[in-house]
Parts: sequence; structure tokens; C-alpha cells
Amino acid sequence: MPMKKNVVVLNRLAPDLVERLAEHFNVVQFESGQDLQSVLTSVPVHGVIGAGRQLGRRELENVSELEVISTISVGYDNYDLDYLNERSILLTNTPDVLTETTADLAFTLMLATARRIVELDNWLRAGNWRAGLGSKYFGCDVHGKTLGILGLGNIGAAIARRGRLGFGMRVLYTANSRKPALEQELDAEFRELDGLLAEADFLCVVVPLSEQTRKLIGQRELERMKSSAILVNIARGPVVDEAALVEALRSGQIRGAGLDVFEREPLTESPLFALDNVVAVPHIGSATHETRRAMAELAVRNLELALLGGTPLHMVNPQVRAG
Ligand code: 8YV
Repeated sequence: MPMKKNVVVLNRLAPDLVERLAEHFNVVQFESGQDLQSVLTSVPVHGVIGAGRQLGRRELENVSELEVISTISVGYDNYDLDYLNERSILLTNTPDVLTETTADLAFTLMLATARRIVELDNWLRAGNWRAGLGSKYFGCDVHGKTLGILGLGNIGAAIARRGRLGFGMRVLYTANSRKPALEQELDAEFRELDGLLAEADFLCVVVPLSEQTRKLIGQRELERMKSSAILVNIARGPVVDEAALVEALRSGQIRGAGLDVFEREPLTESPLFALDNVVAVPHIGSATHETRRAMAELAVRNLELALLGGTPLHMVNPQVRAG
């Protein structure tokens, strides 16, 4: 029987998934508090599975047997892709299974910010509801408004669908390429970024983080938005210049923001926390029992296929296998 390959598991997986991995591999569980580089070099590691860790040259240069990283996420900005390509290390990810759940969260943030749900929940619990609610506490409509999607990939399209079909919204989008099928399905209209900023009542940021999208939304862009507009970011924090956003929210440049992601994560302190017109949640886009389970299963499957001689279902850099 051939020797089992070694696999490092970065996060806690369900026991049945760990058992499943253990059928084919020696499983090394990384525990928080441990030094990642030491764990990665404690045995010849062939595969890594998990998310939430930056992996590049520094972490991987002594992991000489590494064949595959199976990330439990759709985004892969945590990985130095150029370095993985240079080393012919395969990267697999988990798209599709989280699309609808993440779109649900985008809508939750739109609605919660527009209707001031968190602010008014706090107000109510503080015992303030003694008389009728004055217009001071009114929110704004979501239905029938203009939804601007920045990045019309799978998740952007799922948000657009909710807006168009569920809330009768007009859909505008900015993307690297035109999407004729979605334009037809959702009456969506393409805009250059400045046009999108000027017309959107709700601006949903759904682009992946890359050097091209870092700080894509800064002071200049926020100044082009309507003062009645709400910004929702479910992509990656660094796509939005957070200091500029705080300023825009404080000064009333825009109405509010619903944020799932931040420049630095995890986050324990932020000027955003002092603002009533912000609804902030701790990067929960895919965090439902069903979806996280589906993501973990898919990542395990990708890892098995990569290390046992098959073709993983989702490869970020399939070209490394061609050579
Ligand atoms: C991940 C995400 O679960 O998939 C992504 O890209 O942002 C989340 O759904 C998270 O990054 C895991 O840490």
C-alpha cells in the first residue's frame, strides 16, 4: 500500500469530514495559537485545507512537497497566486455553493441599513418607545429604487435577481465585460463606474480583491454618490477606503453603509462602531450551517481529487497541472 500523504487542516472541520480525510491521508490539525510555519514543516506536507490564513512565499518556501491548497472560500486574495504558480502548487476553491447565501446577506444589509433596523432595535431596548415614532426615525424605501452592482459575477447576479424580481428595482452594473444574458434577464444596464456611482440608490460592492480593485471606492468615488445612497460591501474590506468611508458617513455625504467586511479582520475597534448609520457584521457572508457545510464538503472533495489523482471540481490555477 502506498504511503499516505500528509494534509494540514487549518480550521475545525466537522468530525465526519476529518474521518473522511483520515481514510486517505495523515491529518495534521492546526490549532490556533500554534506557529503555522512550524506545523507546515513538522512533516512533509502535501495538502492544506482551510481558510482565513495568508499563505505565500514566507509561509510556504520550506514546504517543499506541497501539491495543493484547498481553500474553503470562493475568494483567494489570501494566497500569493504568482508564487503558487511558480511552485506549481494547485489552488482549489468553493464557488457556487455560497452564491445564494451571500446574496441573502447583501440584501439583509441593504434592508437593515435602509430601515435602520439595528439602530431602532437598540433604541427600543433602551426604553425610548414612549410615544409615536417621529419622522426623525423614518428609513428609506428599498423597493423600486436603483440598485448598482459593482462586479456582476455569480454573487452580483444573485443580488441583482433579488432586487429586480423581488423588489422591482432598476438594476445597473459595472463589470469588466458586458453581460448580455443578464441584461436581458433582468433589464440590467451597463454603466462605467462614475455613472453607476451617480445613479445608484444602493451600491453593492461585489468585486474580488486584487491590485486593480484595492481602494477602488475612495473619497473621489464617494463624492460622486447621491447623499441619499447606501453602500453595501460584502466583497473585501480593502476594496473600499475605510477612512474615506467613515468621513462620508459622518458628514452625510452618503446616507449609510451595510458592511460585512473590513480593511482589517478580525476587528475589535473602529470609528465605524460609533456611527448609527452603519450596520456592521463580522464577515458572515457565507456563515450559515448549510452553506459552510457545503463549502467544507466541496473543499474536502477538491483536496481528495487533487491528491488522489483526479481532477478537482474548482481549480483557480489549472494551468499548473498542464506541465
Ligand atoms: C469565507 C468568503 O467563508 O468565500 C469567501 O471568499 O469571503 C467567505 O465566504 C471566508 O473567507 C472564510 O474565512
